[in-house]
Amino acid sequence: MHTEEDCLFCRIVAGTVPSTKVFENSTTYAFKDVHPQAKVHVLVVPKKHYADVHELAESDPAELADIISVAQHIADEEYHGHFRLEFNTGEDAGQSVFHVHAHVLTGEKLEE
Ligand code: D5M
Repeated sequence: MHTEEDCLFCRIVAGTVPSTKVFENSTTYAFKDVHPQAKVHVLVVPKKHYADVHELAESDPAELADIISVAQHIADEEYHGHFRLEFNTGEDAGQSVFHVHAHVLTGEKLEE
């Protein structure tokens, strides 16, 4: 079981590791990615710990829908509603932090 002490994104949600907040509601937190891959690159996470998007979808599909709504809201603010959403799932797909996070890429026309 992950705890606040051993999960980076739990610590970001708790405020014990600093982040640049973009949006927050009662269940979801969004902050700027430290290594942006687009003009606007935001990570959207559930405040509750789930390892990956599959675990989130099985346990709390409403929260997964909320993450997508937050992504849309950010893109509406930043780039007329157009955005790319990525959930890297598993080490071989590039997942390095095992607290589910949606990469929201927007702010410019993206390469295909
Ligand atoms: O994505 C993990 C992402 O998390 C990666 O794009 C860098 C980002 N990252 C790592 N540490 C931080 C902090 N402290 N603040 C903001 N962003 C961070 P993955 O899909 O797991 O490779």
